[in-house]
Amino acid sequence: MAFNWFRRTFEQAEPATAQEQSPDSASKTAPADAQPLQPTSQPVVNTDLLSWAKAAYTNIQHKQAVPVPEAMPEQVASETSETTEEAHNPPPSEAVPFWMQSAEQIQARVAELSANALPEESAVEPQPVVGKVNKKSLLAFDQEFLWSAEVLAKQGRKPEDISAEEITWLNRLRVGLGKTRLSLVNQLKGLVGMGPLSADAVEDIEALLLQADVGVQATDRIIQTLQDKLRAEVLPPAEAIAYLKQLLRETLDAPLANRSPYLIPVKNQLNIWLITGVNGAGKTTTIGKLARLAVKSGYKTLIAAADTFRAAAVDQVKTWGDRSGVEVIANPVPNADPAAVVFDAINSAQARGTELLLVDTAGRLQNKKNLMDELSKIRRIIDKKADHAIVESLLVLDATLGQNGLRQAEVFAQSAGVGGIILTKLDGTARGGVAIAVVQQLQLPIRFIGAGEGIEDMRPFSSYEFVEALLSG
Ligand SMILES: Nc1nc2c(ncn2[C@@H]2O[C@H](COP(=O)(O)OP(=O)(O)OP(=O)(O)O)[C@@H](O)[C@H]2O)c(=O)[nH]1
Ligand SMILES: [Mg+2]
Repeated sequence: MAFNWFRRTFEQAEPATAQEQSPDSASKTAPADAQPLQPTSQPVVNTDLLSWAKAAYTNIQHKQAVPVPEAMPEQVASETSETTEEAHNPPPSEAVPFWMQSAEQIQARVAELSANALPEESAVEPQPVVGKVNKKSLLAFDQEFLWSAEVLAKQGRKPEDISAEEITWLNRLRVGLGKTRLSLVNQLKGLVGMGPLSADAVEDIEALLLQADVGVQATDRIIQTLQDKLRAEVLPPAEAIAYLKQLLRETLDAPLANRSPYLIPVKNQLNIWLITGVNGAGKTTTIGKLARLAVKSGYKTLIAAADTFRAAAVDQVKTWGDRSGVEVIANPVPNADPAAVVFDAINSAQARGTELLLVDTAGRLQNKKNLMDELSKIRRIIDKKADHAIVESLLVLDATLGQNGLRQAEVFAQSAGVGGIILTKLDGTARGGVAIAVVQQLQLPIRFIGAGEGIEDMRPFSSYEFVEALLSG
């Protein structure tokens, strides 16, 4: 069973659902009503998150072919059934989330778990049941695991449907956004939660959000809405922060309207993703990471090397093709016509039954007009030559550029019919609030985020997970 990273679920190799084969999905752009992937069920409140985390951990161990200590399944099974009971008869007050507990409480809890439920030695040492066990990929049942588990559980995910990489990725994202988070959360907690915001508090929150790169427009809107809420209702700090999180999620999801929260290539059809953006934004790296995700998720994938301007660009994308195990269609002639490369790649894709064709493009030409003309030409060739393909134009943005990157993006967004954003370099000096500014200003959804230079360092964007990683204390 492969984990489909675009859907965030485990599935058989060739799922091809009825919906995927519906006439809608043959349209030129990604279907607006694609199967919803982000969990739509009600967030798990009052659920015993600890039991959930233990069940998820056990499942991950099974999937990694690591035998679980004999006592464990029963223990988890009995505790899971308690959870079910609790779900029917919820306790009167909501359990305090992990991150709101004191450090001692958390440590005591983790120590208790380590001692009673999941002896770490047995997770590392036992003989594998099937195949070879990669010890490096084994997760520890620690505070980081619990945090990721809570984020997944609260989205209504089931413990049996969680992959180890989801846990690892969430932690990587949280670490990537760490700097922004730490300066935001503690100060915000001190400012909200005392009734309507004073003029000073408004100014302070405004400064915090602007420093986090949220941008002027989004900051004004958020503060206004927050103030309205706090005037109408006195909220304690934790609830005021929860409301702020909700506002941020709503801003991030606004451009989705009724569209699927995730961008998923449709199986058994040709999907073409045109990757554009200024030079150095991370397009080629993104192609490599997406190719990797696509192969892991069971899609027949191909790359078109349509950046023919820079001499080394073709070799660079070929290296990423090798790393991800995806063939690259390129023209060895220097300065070959990129539109002709795309034409050849579509031919190959059609002949081979490729499901996802990723097109790398140049970030710089002799001048900006030439570049925009070239991108428009590539787009026209795709629309003409692959008129049954599902085409998506994605703009790669370097998060470390903050507001400057946004101005450049506006020019790109007008060419090549950009339908979504890929935000890269969230691991570096980037201030995470830029994601909110990007969405607010461009009115385009973020589809993927990159947080690192490695091949595994990119995942589909989830507003819930992003906001949790940005604002959990
Ligand atoms: N830290 C970090 N670095 C990244 C990330 N994505 C890309 N990079 C780095 O950014 C630099 C530029 O990446 P490329 O993929 O070559 O960018 P490009 O947009 O293809 O650039 P051109 O082909 O020149 O237009 C490289 O050094 C990458 O390793 C990321 O998520 N995090
Ligand atoms: Mg490149």
